[in-house]
Amino acid sequence: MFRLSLAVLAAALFDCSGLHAESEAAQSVKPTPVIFDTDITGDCDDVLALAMLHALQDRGECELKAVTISKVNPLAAPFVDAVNTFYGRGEIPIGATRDAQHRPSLYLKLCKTLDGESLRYPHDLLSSDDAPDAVEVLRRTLSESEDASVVIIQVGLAANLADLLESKADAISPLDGPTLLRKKCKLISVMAGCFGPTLGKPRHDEANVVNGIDAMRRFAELSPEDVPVVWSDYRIGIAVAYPRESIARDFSYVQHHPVREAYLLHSGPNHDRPTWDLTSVLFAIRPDDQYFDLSEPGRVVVDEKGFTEFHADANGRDRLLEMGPEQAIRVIEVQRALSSQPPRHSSSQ
Ligand SMILES: [Ca+2]
Repeated sequence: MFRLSLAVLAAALFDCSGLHAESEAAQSVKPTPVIFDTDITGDCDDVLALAMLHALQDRGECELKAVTISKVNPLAAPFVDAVNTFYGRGEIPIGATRDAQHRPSLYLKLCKTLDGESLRYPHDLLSSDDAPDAVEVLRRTLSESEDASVVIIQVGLAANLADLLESKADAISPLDGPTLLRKKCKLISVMAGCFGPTLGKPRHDEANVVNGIDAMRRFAELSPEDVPVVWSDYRIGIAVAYPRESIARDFSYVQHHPVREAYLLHSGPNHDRPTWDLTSVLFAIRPDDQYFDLSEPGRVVVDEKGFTEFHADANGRDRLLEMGPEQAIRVIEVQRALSSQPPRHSSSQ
């Protein structure tokens, strides 16, 4: 396994001195600008991951610039708006795809819950149909950001990133999608794919791929060679399942908590849910903290049936997260602490 910091990774890709880049990274206190691209509908790890980002922003480590949604459900954008509002950030731009898997949800209805005559989780976006298109939000957010600054965290289907990569110059930016991404983005942290045996099978067709195979293939094929893409393998999230006792204990600082309620509606109180999406957040915001190692460079290939393979290539754009048992101990604890951290500025306090 390779212990490789993002600074060194970026230095290698952008052909500058690794030592220089690493020392710059160590001195930097600037919050990382983040776009969170999520299929927040089916599973509840997206909700925990969004909570983590708010906690990391409260700690000055990141700034959530936009959330884009990669599955179709009319309550997905209102729910994200309600969570953002809960954490005191109801103004964050939210975009939604119109062209991806339609997905029912066990927990999105929380955003409509009434306590008396008031919404339990206030928000002002009432339907995903009222949100701008995700590609428009991605293009605007990238074009308004400093060069080589943005980290994109993609933890659902690749619908939005694939469509961004096929976007042309428009009123928002004179740059096409790949050029805009190359200019503004420094890392894409992805939860998708399975790159080895699991569940007693030699390989596994992971949901973020198999529910949108064409999109994940387009993303893997069109993503620029000089923007690193780091993939969190299905097996990583399985190995650091969220401890159920956290749901029972850690969120009681407020009477009603959208993260706890979403988890319980999805998984119930007696299940340790895998933390697939949380791992991509943790690496994206704290790439140099040794929670994970990175594989050698290579190339991810997505086949027509939705299986993923990793081919080693010294000049490759892609790397896989790797994690040993001792690292897993730290990852479980830090993900729990961040997911359940009380908001600094909450609408509900
Ligand atoms: Ca997800």
